[in-house]
Amino acid sequence: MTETIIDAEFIAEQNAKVLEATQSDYRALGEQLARRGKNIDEIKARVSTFGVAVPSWGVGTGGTRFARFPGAGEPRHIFDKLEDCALIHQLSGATPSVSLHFPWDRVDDPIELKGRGNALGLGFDAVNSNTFQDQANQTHSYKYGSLSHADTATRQQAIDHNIECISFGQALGSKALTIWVGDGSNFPGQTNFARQFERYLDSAKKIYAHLPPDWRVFTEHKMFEPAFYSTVVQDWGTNYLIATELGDQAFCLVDLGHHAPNVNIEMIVSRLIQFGKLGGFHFNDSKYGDDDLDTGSIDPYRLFLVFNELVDAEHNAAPDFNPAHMLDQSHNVTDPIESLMVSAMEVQRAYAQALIVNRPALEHAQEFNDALGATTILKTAFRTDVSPILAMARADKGNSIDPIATYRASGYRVRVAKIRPAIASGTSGIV
Ligand SMILES: [Mn+2]
Repeated sequence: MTETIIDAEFIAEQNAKVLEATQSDYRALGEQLARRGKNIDEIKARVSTFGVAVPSWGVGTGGTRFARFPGAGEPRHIFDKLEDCALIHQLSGATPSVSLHFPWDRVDDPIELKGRGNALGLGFDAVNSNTFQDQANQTHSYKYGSLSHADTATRQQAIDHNIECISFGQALGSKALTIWVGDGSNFPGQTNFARQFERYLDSAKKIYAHLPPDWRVFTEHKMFEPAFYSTVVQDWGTNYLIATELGDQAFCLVDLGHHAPNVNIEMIVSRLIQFGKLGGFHFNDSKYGDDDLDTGSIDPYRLFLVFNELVDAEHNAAPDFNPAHMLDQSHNVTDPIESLMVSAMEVQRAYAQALIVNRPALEHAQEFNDALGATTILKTAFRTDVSPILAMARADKGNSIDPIATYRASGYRVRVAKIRPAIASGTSGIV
């Protein structure tokens, strides 16, 4: 039986206060959707099983290059992090798995870690390698790169780390490795673009050779930072080349924040789906660059348009379509548990909105060049408040109708603050 972080009775009591009103809203929305040819129960069923992974580093307070302002009761280690993640899932019902990051989450006994996670009702999503910073007692420095470093021994160290991550992941029951590197250059002329990329591909192929047959590898592109002139895996085109060079188990990961402002991310998603190379997502939001703001907090319409492409692919049974969904954001001024719950619900919201798009009407409008009609169909779905669907999906499963209110009423943060001493700094994780 799953160990719960908050007493299920407490959640039930909180839900009882708002259940009737939520059911009433759900019925009203159901009537509205029925007039539009949509069955609300079917949408609820699909939302109910839709999950997004929580990154282990997300439950700690994040920071910037300038400072980090710790919060109370921050997790001290991966076992504390798992408890926070379990609470997020218990209340939201939207985050059934955790994505670990090595070496931040390294433990002597991964089997024990798997057991603890599973006892808390959590699975393990993709494992993430880290060759963008140096660890204590590391032989070779990543100051000038890792998988694409000019030095053979440094490259091998980075390759070995990724292979070790696969081993950890196998012990945990993960089925994917995500690779993001900070490799690049800060000055024109500092590196030879082609030779550096050749070295990256050569290293990536050596990692790929160790991939178990039922695993996938996701490579993640990022336009800039920490390198500010050029980045080896800069854009989705480079990422697609990598996935193609590596083979059938290699896919591209799209982090929403890793693009220039105004880039049409939903079209990138469509291209990767069309050519069978969409691996998954790191959800977050941004205003200026890789801001790592909460998912859906700045541009919820873009999030919806991304999900519109995903639902379109489901609708058309696109080949090799099985994207992984993960949050990847930095919580600098909020309680990370609250941010992660809201963000997971925003992802579900975008999915639900995309499910109610009138696709036959959209295709008809596209066929007959009705630009205004087509865009109105999307806007109609986006403007629909699907909150009652999400809330009832949670209520049905014993999760919280109002996760934030229940969390605040539970006193969890105050309770853990007493047993988790404040830490001055930590792994904020801006990747
Ligand atoms: Mn990311």
